[in-house]
Amino acid sequence: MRIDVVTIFPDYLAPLGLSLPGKARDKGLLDVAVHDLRDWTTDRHHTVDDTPYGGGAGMVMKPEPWGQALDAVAQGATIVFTTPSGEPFTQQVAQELSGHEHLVFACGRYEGIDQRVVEHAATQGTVREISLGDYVLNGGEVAALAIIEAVVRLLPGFMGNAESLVEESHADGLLEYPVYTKPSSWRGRDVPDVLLSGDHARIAAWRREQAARRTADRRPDLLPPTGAVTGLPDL
Ligand code: 6GU
Repeated sequence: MRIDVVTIFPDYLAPLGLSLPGKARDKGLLDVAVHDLRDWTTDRHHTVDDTPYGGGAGMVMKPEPWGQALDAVAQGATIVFTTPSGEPFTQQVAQELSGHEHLVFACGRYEGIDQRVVEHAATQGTVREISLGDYVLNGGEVAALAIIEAVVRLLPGFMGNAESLVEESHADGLLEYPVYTKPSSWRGRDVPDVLLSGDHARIAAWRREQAARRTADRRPDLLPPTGAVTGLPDL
């Protein structure tokens, strides 16, 4: 997979050289480049923003530098605009993106990017406008980092242990069950007996119930409608 990131804060993307994406690069699964949007400005002040037509607070990112940047790096790519007005980022979106050969992240700042840039990008590649969640960040850089991390770990050949991808939170639509490791007793708190029983069927049933309970408590929106036939344990 090839990933290009366009931003006015390239230093913000420094973690892409570390840890997980760094490992994917070392394995030859990933090729990443970070670009400074100001490299595609032509004025002396490297201007990337201007006041909004129609008035209102804040500044809007100008179309010209974005047009030049996307012409240079985004032909044929899947172009992700990180914006709080986008579709919510989910594990399913991560799965979809992980199947694409070339992703370009366009990180918006200020009040957003001139909408014509998004329309133009759709003539060059496939556009996704994606939000990390219902809160406001100062810019799309942190969102791009999060999306890249979620996508890269799904690349075939990246995870040593494919089972941990199957069992983790969201893979089956539920939150993950609680996990424990040694020692079996710590500060007066014991690991649930069932996990020490060696009875794999009982352990699996306990984990299913814990996952369903957690999901009901924390994320009832993820549960199927009551009455649906699901095979989930009763709570
Ligand atoms: Cl993708 N960008 C910004 N600026 N704020 C956000 C976001 C993205 N997702 C949630 N909040």
